[in-house]
Amino acid sequence: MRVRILHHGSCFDGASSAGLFARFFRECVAQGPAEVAFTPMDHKEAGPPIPPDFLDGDVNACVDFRYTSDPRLHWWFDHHASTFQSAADEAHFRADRSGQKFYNPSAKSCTRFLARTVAEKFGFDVSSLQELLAWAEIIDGALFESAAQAVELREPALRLMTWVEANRDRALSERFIADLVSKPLAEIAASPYVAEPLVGLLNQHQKNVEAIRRLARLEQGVVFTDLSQEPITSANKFIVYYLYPEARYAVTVLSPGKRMKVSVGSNPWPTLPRAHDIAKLCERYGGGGHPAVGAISLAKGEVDRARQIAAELVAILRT
Ligand SMILES: [Mn+2]
Repeated sequence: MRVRILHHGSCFDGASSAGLFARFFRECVAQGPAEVAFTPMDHKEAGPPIPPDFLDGDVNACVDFRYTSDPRLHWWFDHHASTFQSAADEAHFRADRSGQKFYNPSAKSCTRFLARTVAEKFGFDVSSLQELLAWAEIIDGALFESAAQAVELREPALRLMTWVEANRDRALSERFIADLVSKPLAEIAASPYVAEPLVGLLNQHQKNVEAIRRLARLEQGVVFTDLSQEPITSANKFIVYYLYPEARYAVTVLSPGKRMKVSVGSNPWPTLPRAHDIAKLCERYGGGGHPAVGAISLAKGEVDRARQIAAELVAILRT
């Protein structure tokens, strides 16, 4: 029997959920040997979230990623608020009576939601997976104990998070998924296939910290950082609060690859609580997000427009 598992790609929670589902399926569902194959998925702006030819197994599962009403989807677990692309898809899920599709938008991680669900409903033994479940919850729920923990990346789990977010090698991704549900996290972080590329990744991360230290400006509780002229395509979003613990909000202009981005966030460890809905602020400029964090995407050349929007947001957030 061939089992296809689609999972959120380049994501610690997505990889953990995929590994967990594979183990659950082998231990609690499969009658004979199961050949498992994985497909990492990316959020796209248009088109079907799951191309129909991706559902090519005898059994198809999708974890930590969007719903599809395609009848060849047999198992599904997700927690994303934006999981349904249409009201029809949501109605299709609500009417499902398979007992194999599960959704909880208040779950912090898909990993722990999946683990608890299959433990309760199918008797899957999760006792050996407690370390993984706890870290998936911290990482996907941004429940870090401090900005220092989120930026210094000392714990093995946070190094694995950094590695998986950068990895684009499918074979290594599958090895990582299998390791997550069979080895202690420290042992995986010490494996050469993770440890060697991590040296370069942590170096770049340190350069990002230095660039942000040089360019970030804090005024009236808002940190503004213009990274549009820096060779930085992505940066850990907690660096600004690590450098400026007293900040309440952060507005950053970034030039990731083929576009410009204005990202807006609020300090998860605030001295003064958040008083703005950031998703609503971003929507005014064609962006979106969550109440605590959001972003606006612009075309590559729109540096001036990005700076103008950032300046307006900084002015609003200071009040
Ligand atoms: Mn997730």
